[in-house]
Amino acid sequence: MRLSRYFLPVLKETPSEAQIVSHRLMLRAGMIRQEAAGIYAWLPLGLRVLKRIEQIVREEMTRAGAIELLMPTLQLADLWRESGRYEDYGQEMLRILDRHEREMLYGPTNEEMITEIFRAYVRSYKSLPLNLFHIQWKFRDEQRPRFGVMRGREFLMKDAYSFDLDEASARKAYNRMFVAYLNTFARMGLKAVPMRADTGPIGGDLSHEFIILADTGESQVFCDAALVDMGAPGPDLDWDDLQGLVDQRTSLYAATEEMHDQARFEAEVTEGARLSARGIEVGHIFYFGEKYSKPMKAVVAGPDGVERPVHMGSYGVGVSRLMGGIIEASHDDAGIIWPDSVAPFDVGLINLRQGDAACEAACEAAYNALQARGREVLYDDSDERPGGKFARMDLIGVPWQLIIGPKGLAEGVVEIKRRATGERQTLSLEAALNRLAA
Ligand code: 5CA
Repeated sequence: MRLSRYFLPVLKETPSEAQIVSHRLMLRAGMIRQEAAGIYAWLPLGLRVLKRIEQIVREEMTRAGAIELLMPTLQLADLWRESGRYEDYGQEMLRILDRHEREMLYGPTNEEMITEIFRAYVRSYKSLPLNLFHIQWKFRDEQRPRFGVMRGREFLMKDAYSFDLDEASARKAYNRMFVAYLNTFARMGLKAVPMRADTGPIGGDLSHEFIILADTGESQVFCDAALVDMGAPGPDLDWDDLQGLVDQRTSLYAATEEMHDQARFEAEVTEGARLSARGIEVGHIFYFGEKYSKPMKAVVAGPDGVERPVHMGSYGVGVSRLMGGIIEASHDDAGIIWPDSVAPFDVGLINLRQGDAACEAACEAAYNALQARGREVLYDDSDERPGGKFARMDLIGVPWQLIIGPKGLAEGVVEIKRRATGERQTLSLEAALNRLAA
C-alpha cells in the first residue's frame, strides 16, 4: 500500500474524550471513528488489525474442532420468549419493530438461535459432539459505553456453542475451548489468565473468564501470580483428554471480584504470590447444561433410544475488545507496538527523500520485492519530512521499518528498525530484504 493513495487519517492532537491509552492511540492512528456512543466505524488501518485478530480466533476454534457458520444480527423476539430471556434481558437489549409490527431485536448473544438451528436438524447422539461458532456483530445497550472499543454498544464477538449427550462429554467440550483460548490469546502476545467467574445473564454454574492484566481494566481480579507467566500449551495435544491440563490451570487461586473469597485467597496463596490487580475480560466460557435445550426442546436420542435435552455450553471472545487489550499491553510513548501476529502491515517502508531518483528506485524495488516475498508493506511515499514520517510509523506501530535515504544509498546501505525494541541495523538493501522477507 502506498501511503499517498491510502486512507490513514492520523490525528495530530490527542483527543481529549479518550480516557485510556488504547482508545487515544486508536483514534490518533486513524483506526476507528465514533459514530454514536459506543458505536464505531472501522477505518482501513483498524479493519486490517480486526481481520487479523478474527483470523487467529477462527484458526484456533477450527483446530479445537469447532465449525464456523454465520447467524444474522437481527432475531425474532418470540425465539427469546421460548427461553424466558426476552423479559429478563432488560434494557441492555435493543428492541426493534419491523413494518409488520413484529417484535425483533439486535442480538446481544445467540444461545436461543443456535438451539433453534440445532433442534431443527439434529436428532441423534451420533451427530455429537458438535460445536458451532460464528464471528458476528452484537449489540448491547450498555449503560456506560466507554474506553472506545473496550466497552462498546456494537461490538464484534466470536461465540461458539457446544452440544453433547451428557455432562461428562460436555465437560470435554468445555476443556477444548478452555485450552483453545489459552493458545488463541498467546498467539496475540497476551498473557491471559483463566479465572472462576460469575455467569450473569447467560446462566449455568461453571464459568471462566480469561483476563489480561492492565491498570485500565474494568474488573478487579485476584490470583496466584504464578498463573500469569504459565504460557500456552501449544497445539500438539490430546484434544480428547485435556482434564489434566485444565486442572493444572485451575488448581491455583484465580477469581474475579464477584467470585472472590478473601479468606480462601489468604489460605491458599502465600503472601508474596498474592496478586490483586485490574484486568480486562477478553473471553468468557460457560457450561449451562440443559438451561436452553430443555425449555426449547432441543433433544437427542441416546444409544438406548431415549430422548433427552442436549447439554450445552457457550464460549465468547471479545474480538473488537481484544484490539484495545493488545494496545493496552503493548505500546510506548511514541505509539502502538503491534505483535507481528496482528500487525496491520509487516513492514513500513520510509523514503527519506521523495523526488530523489535513486531513493525512489530503491524504494520501488524494495516495495515490490517484499510484496513478492509475502510481506504486507506500507510505503510512505509522501512529501513529508523524515521526522514526521518516523513519528507516524512509530505511532501506527508497524513491527519493522525499512528506511531508505540518499546518504546511505551513496554508501550502498539502508537501515532497518525493530519497532518493539528500537534496535537499528545498517546493511545492504539485499541483506535487508532477506531479513524482512516472510
Ligand atoms: N454467549 C456468551 C458466550 S458466547 C456471552 O455472551 N458471553 S459474554 O457476555 O461474556 O461476552 C463474551 C465476550 O464479549 C466477553 O468476554 C467480552 O470480551 C466481550 N464483550 C462483552 N460485552 C462487550 C462490550 N460491551 N464491548 C466489547 N466487548 C464486549
